[in-house]
Amino acid sequence: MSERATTRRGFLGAGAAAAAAALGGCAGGIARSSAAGAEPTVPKPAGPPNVLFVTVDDLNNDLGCYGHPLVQSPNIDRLAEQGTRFDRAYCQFPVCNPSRSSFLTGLRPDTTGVLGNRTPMRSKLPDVVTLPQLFRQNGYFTARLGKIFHGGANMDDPKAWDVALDFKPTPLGRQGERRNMTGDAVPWCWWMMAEGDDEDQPDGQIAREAARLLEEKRDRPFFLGVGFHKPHDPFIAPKKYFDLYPLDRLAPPPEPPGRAPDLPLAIGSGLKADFDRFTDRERREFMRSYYAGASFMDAQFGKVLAALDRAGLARSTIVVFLSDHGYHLGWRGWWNKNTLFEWSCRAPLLVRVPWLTTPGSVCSGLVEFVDLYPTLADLCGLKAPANLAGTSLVPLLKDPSGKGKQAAYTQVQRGQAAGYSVRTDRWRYTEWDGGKQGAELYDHDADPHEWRNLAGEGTYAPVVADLKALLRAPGA
Ligand SMILES: [Ca+2]
Repeated sequence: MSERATTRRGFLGAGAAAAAAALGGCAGGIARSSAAGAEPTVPKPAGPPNVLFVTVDDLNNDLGCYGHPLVQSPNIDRLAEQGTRFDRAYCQFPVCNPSRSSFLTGLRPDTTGVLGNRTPMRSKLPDVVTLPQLFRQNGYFTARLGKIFHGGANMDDPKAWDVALDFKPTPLGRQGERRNMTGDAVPWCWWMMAEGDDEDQPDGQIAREAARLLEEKRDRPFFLGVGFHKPHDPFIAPKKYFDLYPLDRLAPPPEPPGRAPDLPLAIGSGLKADFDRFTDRERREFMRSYYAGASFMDAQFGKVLAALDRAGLARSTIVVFLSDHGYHLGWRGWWNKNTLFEWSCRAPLLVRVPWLTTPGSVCSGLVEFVDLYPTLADLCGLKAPANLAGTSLVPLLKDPSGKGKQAAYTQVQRGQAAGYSVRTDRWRYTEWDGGKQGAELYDHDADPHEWRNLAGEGTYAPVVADLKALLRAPGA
């Protein structure tokens, strides 16, 4: 554990931690762009750079490097200190399969046609060249450890990988104190303080295998996809990570009286009724087990970074770290994703390009996950398909104070009805079923937690008119 994390934990009293957790840590506190450290001094590698592409499942921005005072993420924080942290990065669809299918093809969800977890990407896009497939076609060794494309039968992209491995917990790792926080009403909603150690869990095995692959001597460049599963439910981690978060230090998010009620499709799931029955203790348990999973995953990520250093590959390897989408973790009484609120659409994104990024730099411009494909193609000199939806982030990696995108787009599906949301520097505007089932407008300058829906207020009609037009014109 790093000195910083230890200090932070030791420093926080129960009151300070509770207040900080109640503030949410990061959703509203967006730092301005900065270039904190020295200019990069590492020379660009003579040959093709390697790519370490780390995708985490359901991790929101409650991390040390994003300003959360309680969550212990020393390894992710270290990557932020060495590279560029994107403060306003948005997924295109806050559900696993649609989000991953989008950023791994560089296409928006309406183009991929993958709008749910049960649609195999290749059933919609048999001929598309996916991001890892592009690297494979260009002579890279490509490997997937864990979840990069959505998990399960027929969801992977066999064309993308030389090696693809999935992992299972050991018998010991399946044991431990456990509890379903909904009295079994919601089958996935349980935590377990697992017996055994990191490598009794799939994410620990992923880190071990990643280290082994990195240490193998290779005669060609690699694209290594490391897909950690935690903090996704069920909330399982070795017990020691639960011990980092005493229940009395955790405070569920506030619910201000008089805040805008949710529109009928905004949450769009019967689970809300089950969550509404949580006791205060269950809310704290949920937070503890989610954060335990985040810290467990962070420790595994640290092992991969250490292996990269040990193998002498850090200077020639691009590291991308992202989560497939955000997570409410109790905000608006919602303990899940799949909404068009900031908590669900925004997600962590960190990039380290040793010869390009300024250590410790922060980019507060808007970026989208569809930008990752053209960025990595650009950085590695590969010819990307012509029809990609995003734009390369290389200019922002060179100058993080540069202007981000005019808008970031996210969508969800509610049966046959769709919800679309556009985020600009100041506003979030959302329409349900083309506006027939309501619209939402939030002013992030004044209301970072999106409590007050301004869409129906006459004063804002001109703002709505502009955003309506923008919503219908997602460009590159
Ligand atoms: Ca996910």
